[in-house]
Amino acid sequence: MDCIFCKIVEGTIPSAKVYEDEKVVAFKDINPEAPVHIIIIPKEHIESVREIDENNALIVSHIILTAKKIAKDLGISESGFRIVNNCGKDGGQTVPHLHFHLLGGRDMQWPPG
Ligand code: D5M
Repeated sequence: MDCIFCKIVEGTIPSAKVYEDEKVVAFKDINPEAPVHIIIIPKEHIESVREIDENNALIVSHIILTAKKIAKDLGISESGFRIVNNCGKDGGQTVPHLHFHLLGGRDMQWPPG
C-alpha cells in the first residue's frame, strides 16, 4: 500500500520517533506548527475517523493516553497543549492514515483557520 505513514511504521522511510509501542507510533511533524508538534498514528492502516467504529474505537483512547504521556515527557503538560484530528477534505486531512496532532510550547489561537 502506498501510504507514507505505513512506511514510517515499517521503517522504510525515516522519522524522528518519540514513542512507539505495539499499537502506535509517534514522531515529530516534518512541518511543525508549534515548538512541540508530534504526529501520533495507529500501526494499523485506518484511513480516518470515518473508519472508526465499535470494533476499533479503543485505538483512539490509546492515542489520547499516548498524547498525554508524550506531553508530560516533553514538558508541555503543565502549560497545556492541543490535540487535533483533521478528517477528510474539508477537515484539512492531507495524509489518509488516521493521525492526531499533539501541539504545544506556545499560546494557541481559536478558532483555527
Ligand atoms: O497532517 C498531516 C501532517 O503530517 C502534516 O502536518 C505534515 C505531516 N507529515 C507528512 N509527511 C510526514 C513525514 N514523512 N514525517 C513527518 N511528518 C509528516 P494532516 O492532518 O493530514 O493535514
